[in-house]
Amino acid sequence: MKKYWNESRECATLHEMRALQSFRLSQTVRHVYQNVPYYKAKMDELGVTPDDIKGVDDLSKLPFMYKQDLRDTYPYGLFAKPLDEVVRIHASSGTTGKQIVVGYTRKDLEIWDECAARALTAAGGDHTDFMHVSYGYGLFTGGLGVHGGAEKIGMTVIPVSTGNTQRQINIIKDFGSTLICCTPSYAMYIAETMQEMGIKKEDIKLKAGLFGAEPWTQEMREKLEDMLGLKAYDIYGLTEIIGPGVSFECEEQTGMHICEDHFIPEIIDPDTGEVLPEGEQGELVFSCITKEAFPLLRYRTRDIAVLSRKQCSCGRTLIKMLKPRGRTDDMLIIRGVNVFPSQIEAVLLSMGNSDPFYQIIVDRVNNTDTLEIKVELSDNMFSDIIRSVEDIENNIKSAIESTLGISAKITLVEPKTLTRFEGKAARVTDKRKLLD
Ligand code: DLL
Repeated sequence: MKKYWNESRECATLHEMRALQSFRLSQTVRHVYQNVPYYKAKMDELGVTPDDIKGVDDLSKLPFMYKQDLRDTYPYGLFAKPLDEVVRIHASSGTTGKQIVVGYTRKDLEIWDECAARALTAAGGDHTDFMHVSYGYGLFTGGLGVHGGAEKIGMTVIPVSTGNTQRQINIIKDFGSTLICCTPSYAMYIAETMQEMGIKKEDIKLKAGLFGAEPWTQEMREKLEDMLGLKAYDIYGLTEIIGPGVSFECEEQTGMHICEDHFIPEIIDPDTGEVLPEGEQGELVFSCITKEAFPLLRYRTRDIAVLSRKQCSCGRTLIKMLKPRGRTDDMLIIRGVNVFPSQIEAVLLSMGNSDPFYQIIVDRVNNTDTLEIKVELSDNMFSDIIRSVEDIENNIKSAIESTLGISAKITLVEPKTLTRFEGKAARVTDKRKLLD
């Protein structure tokens, strides 16, 4: 079994990597400057020319790109190649605003397949695997992204897409799927449905799952590994950069290696734009240095992360990003306290007997923010006749208060009453936004 998909890149020395990045960056800046009038205008405004960008150290001279830039140039205004060279379009609607559109040349798709193949190899996959893809296929990058990587490796791909969970489970069992790719929320739903169908983890052959497209916690990882009998790996990406495979976990599971020979990461202070040193938390910014059709430079992802060059036991030298806690725009400010929904999930799951089915409702009543967390009773809790509902609610309430420093109303609801998600979970309702 191959340990690395592309050893010379994944295990390059820092010196080699920086030389490669510098060369590719200066070429890409020239390509974008010459072919994207919108970007040229942005650079001209700052008085920066392609000659000023000789290497990685000059990166911070370039202007930032924001989601708004993609919206302002909708649909093709940022494409750096003629449309007849574009062989694929993907798009993301996001939760708010106009959708954004990205394009890939044939070479861009090869780069994507390469990155996804690295991720699948790092999760222990090879050409003998049966890979069950339950990410959505379509304009969303999840399905086709991991699909391309799996085919490149020569796996047997089962392109199920989302939906019809019982049928998915029968396929996993009957076709002998060994790897699965889907959102962690959908993996949880599959695990729960499997139990309902009376199928045990010993009845299936899954050995690893590549779960991503949304933040998830270490506690959720343990739950999924236990319920599905597999090793759960994180995989990260975003439509604007390439889709799944921008970064991926290895067996050490302490962060995701970024394919930095294709995407240079930076961490910045989201308020000032200042580049922060390695190890500090801030907003993740990516520059694409090999793509042809849609090479965004210094793109502000709004994801909050930390970069680390600490030596990894897997042997890869690719820089790591620690699990993103969420996006700046997902962060809830409740009575002045910053809370990521993933922190609430961590508290709920750390209590041991709850499943990760919950809903967060934020509102403003009499000018004060309120937080309500609906928690679905697990079968464990339901059968715990010794403790009253009130006891359980109080326990959760004090755990949330002591960990996050805010009070919350906890409402327990009956098993299997909260919505299940086949793609990205939508667990937060912020009613204040509707009021604004
Ligand atoms: O979610 C691409 C993807 C598909 C990644 C399948 C992994 C697996 P978008 O729909 O554009 O693309 O959403 C991108 O999702 O900026 C993060 O906020 C979030 N995200 C993606 N992966 C992770 C992850 C795809 N592993 C946005 N952990 C990103 C936390 C993630 N957040």
